[in-house]
Amino acid sequence: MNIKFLKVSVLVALAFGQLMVFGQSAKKDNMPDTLARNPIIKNKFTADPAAFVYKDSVYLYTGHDEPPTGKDYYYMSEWLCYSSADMVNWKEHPSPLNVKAFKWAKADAWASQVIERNGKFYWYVAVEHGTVNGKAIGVAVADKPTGPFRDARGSALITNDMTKQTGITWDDIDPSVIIDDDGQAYLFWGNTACYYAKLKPNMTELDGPIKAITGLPNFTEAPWIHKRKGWYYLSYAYQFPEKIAYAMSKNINGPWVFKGIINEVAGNSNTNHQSIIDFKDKSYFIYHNGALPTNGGSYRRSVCIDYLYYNADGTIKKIQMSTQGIKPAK
Ligand code: FUB
Repeated sequence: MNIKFLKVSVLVALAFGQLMVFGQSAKKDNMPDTLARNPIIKNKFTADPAAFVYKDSVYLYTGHDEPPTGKDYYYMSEWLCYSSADMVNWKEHPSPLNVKAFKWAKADAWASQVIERNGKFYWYVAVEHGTVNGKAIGVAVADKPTGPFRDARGSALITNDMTKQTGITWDDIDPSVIIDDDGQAYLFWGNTACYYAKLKPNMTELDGPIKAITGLPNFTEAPWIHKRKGWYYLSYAYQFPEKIAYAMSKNINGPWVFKGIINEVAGNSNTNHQSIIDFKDKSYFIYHNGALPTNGGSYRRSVCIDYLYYNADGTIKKIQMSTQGIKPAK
């Protein structure tokens, strides 16, 4: 056989083989971008999502993980804000709140939640207090969901010395807020112990005693309170590394009945931190994982969204975490 012909034949065969391999891998792995929507924000590390629906849009508030290279802890000093009309295409707004807005606080823009009342937007946040040892909860207010937000009180709403259920200094974190159908607002929060209290109509003062909730096995943190079809749902981070579990009640004051785990440990992150909303006839589970290439992890987290489905009796089906994420809401 002619050596030159042999060489050419081998090269052609190799090239053809490569083409076949690329062809197959294109079919199997190269899903269109639209089918790999999680994490939803890819240019920043985002954590502790809290979403709410206002008019025809969803507003999503997150913490911002910014640890220096080589450091593994929660380096967080500002919160971020995104909005979307379909929950797939997100617009980032300038950061509307920084821990510096709270003169009495010294660090740690941890988990938060925003709610609207009478055209004002109240943002409950966990931070490290400057003078009362431990974490604290503050509240900021704005005229628009995108801010700018300002400290609504000039002092913390909750400080570590107001809660005695645990001996730790970080039990006053992860606020979640709800306004019930009768207009009464409640704040839930906690780590290790789960607390709740009524809020006055001005949304910036407590309206009664702080109570500790029982019947939440392996409660770690991240309570999220929501109501649907006459049921109250209290979901929360369970154990550590965290899964998400939930309890249900017909009364916001309990008793709460534990219903089980709805989300497993979220890829590559110790924490999971859920937000649950309905939008345009579907229900959504918003959480974070540590899956963003190449250095995502427990302190470099990323917000994801998957569908949440209820059973006919109101219980919640287990969440199917996915990289595909959701389709645009219509
Ligand atoms: O982001 C700081 C803390 O990690 C939050 O407050 C917790 O819920 C956990 O996600």
